[in-house]
Amino acid sequence: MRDEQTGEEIIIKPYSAPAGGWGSMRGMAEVLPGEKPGLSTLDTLRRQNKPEGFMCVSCAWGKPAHPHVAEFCENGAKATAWELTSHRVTPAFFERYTVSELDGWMDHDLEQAGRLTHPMRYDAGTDKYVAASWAEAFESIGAKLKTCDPTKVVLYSSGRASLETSFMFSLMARMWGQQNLPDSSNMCHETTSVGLKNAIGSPVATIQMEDYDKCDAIFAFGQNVGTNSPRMLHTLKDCRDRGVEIVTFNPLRERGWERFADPQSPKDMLAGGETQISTQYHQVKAGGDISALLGMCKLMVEADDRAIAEGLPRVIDHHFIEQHTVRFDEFADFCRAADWDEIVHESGLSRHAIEAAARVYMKAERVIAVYGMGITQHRYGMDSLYMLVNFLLMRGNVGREGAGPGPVRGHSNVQGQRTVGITEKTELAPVDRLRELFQFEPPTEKGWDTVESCRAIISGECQGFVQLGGNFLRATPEHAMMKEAWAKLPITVHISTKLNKSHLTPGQESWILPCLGRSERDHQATGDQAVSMEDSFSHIYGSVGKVTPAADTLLSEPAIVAGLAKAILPPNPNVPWDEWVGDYSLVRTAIENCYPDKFANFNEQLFVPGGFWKGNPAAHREWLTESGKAEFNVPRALNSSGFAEKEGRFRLVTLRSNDQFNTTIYGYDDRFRGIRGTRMVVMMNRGDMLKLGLTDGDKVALESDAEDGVERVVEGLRVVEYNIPAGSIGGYYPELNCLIALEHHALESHVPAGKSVPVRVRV
Ligand SMILES: Nc1nc2c(c(=O)[nH]1)N[C@H]1C(S)=C(S)[C@@H](COP(=O)(O)OP(=O)(O)OC[C@H]3O[C@@H](n4cnc5c(=O)[nH]c(N)nc54)[C@H](O)[C@@H]3O)O[C@H]1N2
Ligand SMILES: Nc1nc2c(c(=O)[nH]1)N[C@H]1C(S)=C(S)[C@@H](COP(=O)(O)OP(=O)(O)OC[C@H]3O[C@@H](n4cnc5c(=O)[nH]c(N)nc54)[C@H](O)[C@@H]3O)O[C@H]1N2
Ligand SMILES: [Mo]
Repeated sequence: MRDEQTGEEIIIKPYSAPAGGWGSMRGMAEVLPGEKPGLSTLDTLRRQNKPEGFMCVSCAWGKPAHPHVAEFCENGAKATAWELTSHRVTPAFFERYTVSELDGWMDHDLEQAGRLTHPMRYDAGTDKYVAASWAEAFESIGAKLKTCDPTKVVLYSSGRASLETSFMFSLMARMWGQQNLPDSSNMCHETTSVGLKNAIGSPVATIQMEDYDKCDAIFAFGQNVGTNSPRMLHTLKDCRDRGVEIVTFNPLRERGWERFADPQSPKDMLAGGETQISTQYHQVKAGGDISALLGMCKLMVEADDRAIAEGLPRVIDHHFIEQHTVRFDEFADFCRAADWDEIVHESGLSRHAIEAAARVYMKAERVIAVYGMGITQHRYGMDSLYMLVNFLLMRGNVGREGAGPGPVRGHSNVQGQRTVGITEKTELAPVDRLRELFQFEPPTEKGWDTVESCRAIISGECQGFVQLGGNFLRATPEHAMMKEAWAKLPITVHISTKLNKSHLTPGQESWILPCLGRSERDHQATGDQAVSMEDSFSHIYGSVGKVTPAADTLLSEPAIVAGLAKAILPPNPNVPWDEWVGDYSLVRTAIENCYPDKFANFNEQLFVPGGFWKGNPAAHREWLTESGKAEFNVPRALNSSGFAEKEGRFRLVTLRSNDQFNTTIYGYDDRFRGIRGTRMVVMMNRGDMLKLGLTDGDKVALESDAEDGVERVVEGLRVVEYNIPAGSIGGYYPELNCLIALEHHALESHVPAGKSVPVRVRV
């Protein structure tokens, strides 16, 4: 059986090997040769994630102070090879194909065509992109943007651009009088940024890498370590070697949370050794975490009530709760009143399973709670997150060594972008410092986040879209409406390394501005430059690219941002864009001046092994919340999906394969899940298939079952029988983004709720 679109043979066969191991070598071996990498790729891999080296463009997992010989994973290697490909998308390429033709290509084929080399302008007459000079590009974009109302233009960032570039980009926006600065984070961990801030006063993880050396249990929710942060597997293996219990909650049995063979261990590689990662694995239904956590909290409250009655040692950390938290009594009453039948139904877990998990928690002294998109991308994602915090607070597992919430962030600098001003929220911008340092009046009107930007694009209010990396049109929900409206945007500008779908629905005026990748040498007036980023542990590192750039026509991201800034803003002697481009250390000095607490001695500390820590008040129990304490919160729903169950309705979980980085598709092999050759699948429980009369390989369509009545359909999906709870089905993002209603998002954080989308299966 072949996939009609990819032409690849479809092989559905359970994969029995552990994560890592020889499989990861084969995974690299399949993607790397296609990119024809040179020796420079190998040299870059050798320097990857090492002090004074180059920081991987893949995930945001920490870079240890004492790295392994090879401190990269299968997917990090793919990301590097993808950037350092020897293929090029030159003006001659664009002469060969019309934009409409290219728009019919698969995501994989577009990016695999190679690195963009020249600034390109869309010509509607020929329906082609044509080359232009950088001077023409800046002049034309500047002239057009100056005709727009700045408060109606979106300046989007995908979380890869450096701290230096991101700072300049956000400064440009504010000097222009706006802060429509959505970030990929708005589709990702914004639930963390809003929820953790409300609950413990810190929007980020309170733990650092070394806390994993001190914890004695890990609870993991909705994150796919084997694919999305594979280097973390080494940390988990070390934990397991110390006897740490790992309890995982996930609708799917993700291989990384099951078993790992360390590719750096001769014993594992040659003698077939492996480590069992999770000591318990609980297949919650989609959105079931609130109830799974509630069940565990209920057991603890009741055990504690009994301990008090019987004069035994307390189960909860009541000293911590009294001194450091508010609203515990209300939460405890809620737990006492909770009904087991509901908990079991809404979580999809048996009471017995929840009891087993709770026992591990009650026995452990220090617990880390790891989580990802399975928590944040739900309508009631905030309530899931609050439950996770409640769970940790009950035994004082926040703000001490070896314990705390550990969100695993996505893009390599997504957290850092927020730190240096990429935010639509005035209260998160250093308004006074900006005014004082750069002598302008920063805007105070809240800007648009991702969902608000999409609304403005669909309604026609948006007048222009500039994207600093990323693939906004492909990554966002409500794809059909977005695509139609996108074409009407007066101007679209893309700062990109590779061709993607967003480029191929040009606005009335459209530009592609090609930039250097992080692995490439960035030579400026004062010499070769370094850039910096912040990882999931709030550690900040310098990164130095050494490879000869893909083309000598490329500009660096800071240079492009400066070019745009000069084209749209009147000169301001306090913001020397050209000098900054000549010497990025001056940008770091400006960052330090804006954020003196977080970036003290920024330039001096740039290459500290393991990065320097920007600090976190909640990590030492200073709670910057409204109440001045850590806050318990009673959840508003028992399941985070945000819609009722009904006959024929499924909860669709949109997933990443092991062969993709977001909308970048490296290949068609989702090795761990045993799905090869196609991405057009629906993973379905056997019982659900029987009910619908389906067998493996049957073709179905998915239809939106949102209550807004809008028709959204994806056809031509193959059914794959899969170990997933009844009522939940899985499929791949971004192919299924057409099915997500724009208004189906996490309530407060506005993260599109891609982990529980209401759909029907049309046979
Ligand atoms: N190689 C690679 N690395 C990446 C990325 C990539 O695409 N490829 N993307 C990067 C980015 S931007 C991000 S944000 C991260 C994303 O990394 P993850 O946070 O791992 O995100 P997903 O791949 O979307 O997978 C979410 C996991 O949650 C589970 N899940 C779904 N619904 C629920 C639920 O209701 N409850 C629970 N408990 N689990 C659920 C899914 O089965 C899946 O295992 O990875 C980053 N790293
Ligand atoms: N249904 C569903 N939708 C989702 C998700 C989901 O789980 N389910 N996940 C969401 C999440 S967590 C995220 S983070 C978003 C991702 O959304 P984005 O961050 O917007 O998308 P990416 O696919 O990471 O962007 C890929 C493009 O970035 C450009 N690029 C790569 N490297 C560089 C560089 O160094 N510089 C510049 N300037 N450009 C570069 C390339 O042109 C490439 O085509 O998608 C979200 N959408
Ligand atoms: Mo993300």
